[in-house]
Amino acid sequence: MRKILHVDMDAFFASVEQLDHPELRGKPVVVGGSSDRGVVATCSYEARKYGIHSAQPTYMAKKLCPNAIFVRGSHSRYSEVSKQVFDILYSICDKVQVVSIDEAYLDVSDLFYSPQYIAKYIKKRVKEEIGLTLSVGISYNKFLAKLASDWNKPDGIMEIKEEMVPDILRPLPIRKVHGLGKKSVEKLNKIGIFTIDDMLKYDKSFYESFMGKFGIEIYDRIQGIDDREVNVSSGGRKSIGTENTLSEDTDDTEILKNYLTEFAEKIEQSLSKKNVSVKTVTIKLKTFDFQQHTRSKTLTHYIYRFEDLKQVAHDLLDEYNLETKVRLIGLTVSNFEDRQQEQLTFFENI
Ligand code: TTP
Ligand code: MG
Repeated sequence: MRKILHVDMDAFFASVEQLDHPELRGKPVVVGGSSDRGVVATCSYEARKYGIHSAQPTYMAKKLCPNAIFVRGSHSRYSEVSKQVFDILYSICDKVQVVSIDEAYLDVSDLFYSPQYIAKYIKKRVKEEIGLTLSVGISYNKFLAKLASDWNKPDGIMEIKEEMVPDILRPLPIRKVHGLGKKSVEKLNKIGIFTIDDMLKYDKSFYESFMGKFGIEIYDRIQGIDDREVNVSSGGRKSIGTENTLSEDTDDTEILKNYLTEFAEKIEQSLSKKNVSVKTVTIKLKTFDFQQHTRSKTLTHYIYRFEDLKQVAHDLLDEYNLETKVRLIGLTVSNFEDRQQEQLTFFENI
C-alpha cells in the first residue's frame, strides 16, 4: 500500500497578502479583479464566512460583504512563495509532483517516518520558515489524498484509511470526484445522480458509454481505486534554499551572518541527502520596505561542505553594502552536480 500526501496551501493568494500586509490579518480579504467586472481569484477564510468564493463575480462579493478589503494581488510574489513551499517539500522527499501554484502530491512510501509525522513536519516548517498554513491529506492513492486535504481546511490534517472507504465516499456530492468536470456533473445531476452513493448504483459500462475510457477510471475512483503514480515534476528541483523572516529588523551583519551559518548547516544536510554538490550560492535580503535584493556567486568548482557554503555566503553579505535594515534573509544554492565523481577519488586515495 502506497503512502501518498496531498499538500494544499490555505486561501493561498489571500494568505500571502495577509503575510505581507499585517494590517490585513484577521480581516475579510478578497484577491482578484477589484473592478466590478472582475472575478474573485480567492479570499481569506474570514471572507468565506460571508459566502464569498473563487470565481464569483466581484460585484457579488462586494454585495455579500461590503467591508471586505479587495486587493489586486501580485502573481510574481505568489510564484515566489510557491517556490519556497515546494523547496521545503523537495528537501523532505524526492517524489514530489507539483500540480498547481499551491498544491503538490508526495509519495512518501519509501521514507522512514510515518505520513502523519511528515505531514506535521511539513506544516511546521512552512509555518516557521514562510509564515503560512496549509492542509495535508494522507491516503494510499492520489484521489483519496486530495479529497483528504480538503477535509479539515484550513490548517488541517486528515487521513483516509482503507477501512474508511467506501463509507466516507458514499455521501459525498459528485463534484468531489476529481476528474468529473462541471458539464459531467450537470449531466449526471439531470438523471438523478447527486452523490457518490447514487453513482455506485450504475456499473462500469454505464460510465464507459457516458464518458468513454475515462469513465472506467471514474468508476474505479468512486470506489477508492486510483493507480495514478506521483510523477516527479519535469525539471525536478533547480535549487535548495532556506530563509527566515527576522523577529526584528536589523542591519547588524553579525546577526545576519549567524543566520547564514545556520542556513549553510541545513543546506549541507540537504545536499548530503541528495549526494550532490553545487556551484552557485545566492543570498537574498528583503529590506524593511519589502524590497528584495539578491547577490549571487557562481564558483569555478563544486562545493557542499558546511564551511565552504558558509564562507561564500558570508563573503556575499560582506560584498553587499548593507545600508538599510533587513526583515528577511535567505540562502539558496543551485547548479547541482552528482557527488559520485568525488567519492571515486576519495576511494582511490585510500
Ligand atoms: P485553491 O487551492 O483552489 O484555493 P485557495 O488556496 O485560495 O483556498 P483553499 O485551498 O484553502 O480552499 O487555489 C489556489 C490559488 O489559485 C488561489 O489562492 C487563487 C488561485 N485561484 C484563482 O486564481 N482562481 C480560481 O478560480 C481558483 C479556484 C484559484
Ligand atoms: Mg489552496
